[in-house]
Amino acid sequence: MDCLFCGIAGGEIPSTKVYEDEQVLAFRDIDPKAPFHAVVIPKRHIGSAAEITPENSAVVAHIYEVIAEIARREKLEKGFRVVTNCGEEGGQTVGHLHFHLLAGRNLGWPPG
Ligand code: DGP
Repeated sequence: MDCLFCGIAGGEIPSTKVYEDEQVLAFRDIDPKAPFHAVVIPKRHIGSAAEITPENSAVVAHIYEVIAEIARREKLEKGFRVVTNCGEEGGQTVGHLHFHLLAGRNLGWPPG
């Protein structure tokens, strides 16, 4: 299998799901950086934020709707952060576009 998150989206690799619909899956991060840390992905493979184009960008708007829905369900009313690491210097370690949704503590700024 080439892509870890395609494997998770396809169900071949187990994950703890927090949200799923036809286009999007959100699951708990295996190495959480906050009390609540989910990873939100498009099921269809996009390599990174650098590969978003007019042809595939609609799912990104949908992902932000999903993030707002997860925040309601998980009662993240105190606030949350959405992070997309892109490329080597951006800290991306998995080559499938994903949005970290972090909450449950005071999140420092600027990030490292
Ligand atoms: P990034 O470093 O921004 O590319 O984020 C990748 C995240 O994916 C990182 O926080 C750890 C998480 N992760 C890596 N492998 C797995 C896995 O097998 N399962 C889950 N649930 N998360 C994973």
